[in-house]
Amino acid sequence: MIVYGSEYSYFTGKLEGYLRYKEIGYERRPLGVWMYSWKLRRLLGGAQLPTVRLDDGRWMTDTTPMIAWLEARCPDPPVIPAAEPIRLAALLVEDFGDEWLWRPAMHYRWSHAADRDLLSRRLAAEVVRLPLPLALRGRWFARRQARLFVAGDGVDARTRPHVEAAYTRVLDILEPPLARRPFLLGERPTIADFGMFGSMFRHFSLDPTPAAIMRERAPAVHGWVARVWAARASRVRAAPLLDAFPADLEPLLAEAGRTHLPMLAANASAFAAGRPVHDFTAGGVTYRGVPTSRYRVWALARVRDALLDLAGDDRAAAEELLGRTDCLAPLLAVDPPPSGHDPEGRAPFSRVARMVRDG
Ligand SMILES: N[C@@H](CCC(=O)N[C@@H](CS)C(=O)NCC(=O)O)C(=O)O
Repeated sequence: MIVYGSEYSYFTGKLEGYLRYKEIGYERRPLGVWMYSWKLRRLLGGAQLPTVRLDDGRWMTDTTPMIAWLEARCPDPPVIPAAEPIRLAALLVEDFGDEWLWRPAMHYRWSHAADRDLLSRRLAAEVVRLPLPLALRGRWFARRQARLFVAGDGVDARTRPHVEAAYTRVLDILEPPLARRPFLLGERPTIADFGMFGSMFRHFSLDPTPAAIMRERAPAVHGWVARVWAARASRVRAAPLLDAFPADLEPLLAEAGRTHLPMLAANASAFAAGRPVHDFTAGGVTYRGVPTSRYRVWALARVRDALLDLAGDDRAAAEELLGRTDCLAPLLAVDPPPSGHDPEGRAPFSRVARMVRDG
């Protein structure tokens, strides 16, 4: 397969970590301007990184359904735990990593001068291959990213301390479990690791400002980033996973219950009401003018259905874990309206519904 993406992209990194672990061969190619602005929009109705072309010519989009689809074909060893409620909790951690840590990752890269200058040049050189001076392409790229993903995503002087603390709180939560064991749920990586890996690998451990914070504050998280990247299924196939969701990771679920799930609930209400932008409050801080996302309605329904499809003891155990970690009420707060994304259940072979603002 060909993975069209970028060496500096959050979701390209998430997918590459998974593919390398599963020892699934791929070639990464830069998703350049022509493909982004024209070819993928014509083929898939939109463009995002990564987009994958399989050898048979089919195109895949969105890392979450891509990994689920690949798991069905390459199940050994599985990255989605079989037992409940650890499976449900792992899917929730994946979504938290995908959607909630995106904002601090964008803020650190595009609001801090050292990070912005370095990454704008690197990204411009990789994906904006136009016959213009690199400095000019870099400046254009940095301005676009800050407009769409920082100012355009509710980050301002008032919310900035909360956005930065979203990163440092997660470092503080992950440090003790990752000092104790190699991966979040045991001796080999799962979807919980790959979900947290996108932000941690291609942003927080790479961009100068958050990387310095990680090295000082959370050396075990720093070590885990390299461990996920180096993990190979053939070497850890028989390694055990924990049989229950560990108590030392419950604070991560509680963090999702305070922040990520209220964000998804507010997004779903705004989508139902047809509001293109909305405000939401997380951890006592109100973010204003956040774009309403069809993809996030779909993502909320996916995690919610993973709970509602359970019955008997599994359902009771899942409700107990989510209740204890303050996730149950925000997960069930809003009955998500039909998102209209992928109504035929074709994902990852669906059309693109971008998680974030288009520009
Ligand atoms: N839900 C998607 C999200 C993909 C995504 O948003 N990727 C970012 C880059 S890491 C993107 O495409 N940004 C497009 C842009 O900057 O316009 C996934 O899981 O792959």
